[in-house]
Amino acid sequence: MGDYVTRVSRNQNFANLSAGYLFPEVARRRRDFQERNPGTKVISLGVGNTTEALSPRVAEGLRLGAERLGTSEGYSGYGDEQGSGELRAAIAERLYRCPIAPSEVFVSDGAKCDIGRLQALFGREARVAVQDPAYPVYVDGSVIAGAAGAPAADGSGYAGIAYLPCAPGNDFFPELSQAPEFDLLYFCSPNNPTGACATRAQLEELVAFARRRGTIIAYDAAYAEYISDPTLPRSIFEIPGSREVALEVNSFSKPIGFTGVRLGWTVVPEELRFSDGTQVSKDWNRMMTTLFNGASNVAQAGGLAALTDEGLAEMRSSIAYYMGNAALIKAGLDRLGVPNYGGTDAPYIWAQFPGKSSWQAFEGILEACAVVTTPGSGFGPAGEGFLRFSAFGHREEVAEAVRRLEAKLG
Ligand code: PL4
Repeated sequence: MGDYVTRVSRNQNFANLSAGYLFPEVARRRRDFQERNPGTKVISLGVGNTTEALSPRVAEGLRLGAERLGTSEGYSGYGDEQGSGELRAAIAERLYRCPIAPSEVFVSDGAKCDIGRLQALFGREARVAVQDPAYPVYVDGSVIAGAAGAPAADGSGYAGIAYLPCAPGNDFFPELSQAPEFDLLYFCSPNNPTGACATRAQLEELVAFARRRGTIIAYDAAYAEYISDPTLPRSIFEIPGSREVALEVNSFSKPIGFTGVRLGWTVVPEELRFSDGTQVSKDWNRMMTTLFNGASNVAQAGGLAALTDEGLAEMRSSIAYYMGNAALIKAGLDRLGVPNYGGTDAPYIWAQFPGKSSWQAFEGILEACAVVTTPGSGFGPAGEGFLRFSAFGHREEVAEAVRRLEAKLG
């Protein structure tokens, strides 16, 4: 690299990011281990990435969608930025147990992309709160958007973010009465990384709190379809009063294996308004029509196929497969006496390793068992001392990983 530099200043928000993004760092350490141990088969229970083939109905939907594009009658170019009307109606009718109008559904290229756009929507002045620990995009994206300020010198997070600790002691639900002032709360249930799923009573408390304070809840329901307990809410909109204080991000990634295909959606209720009375959906629509050109029409054909009766039945069986993995991991950790949480209504198990930092526990398991996990501290200060185990993987590999853990850590 030469010495030449441009006159353009670096965006200070990027300089404010305290570390590399979590998942590439985990991947880097895995590569380093593999280079040092070339003959060893590494098993990943790290990143939450689907591994099983698409279901027949969804694969057929994608194939037919692609084939249609090869005919002059079936070809389509840019579509409606909000997504096809048919898909929006199917999402509203088939995935929600509460009334959602198709016009409130905005189809996208995935939940992560929508979270990034949300941060641009609310702007740098919005004071942000997160559950701690949390999916890192909420914090890192807020830093990039300029809404988080600089990292604290002691590594405990960012001055501009309110961290609401969620731990076994509070049933992974924040002490809202002690929360500082903020405008926007990212709340994820079923939760990544803790695997906790908020109860109806907890969500009622959350909505009542938001209404009292006048804050907006950005509810991430990316794992809603993994809820097995029928009494647990799958959407924040099952809670009365939520439509004035919440929007909800969701995704086809985890229920139907679209992590690579890319398809998601955000529900913005008509009743949700900014302080000047403007509907949030008006600006979200402007955002989507200006900075997004619509989800892939082929992906939308696959998503629509997933919402047929057969597609939904196949989705249930693919989720059952991953939750079978979760049960194996949980049982192994139980036999080892490792305190662990989640894994019943979410595809993540949150395990505690007292006396060790998360990265020490991560390295210890990688070196001893050749099993990749995700260090809890990467999800926030309250994640220190925990590891996240992902249930996404081939069954025989998950079983082998559990055998190795029991053999080496037992
Ligand atoms: C690794 C709570 C995984 N490179 O696929 P999307 O964009 O529709 O959904 C992303 C997403 C949104 N909300 C929550 C999530 O947990 C996820 C995916 N998280 C994980 O292991 O935590 C994949 C992470 C991926 C990433 O950075 O998202």
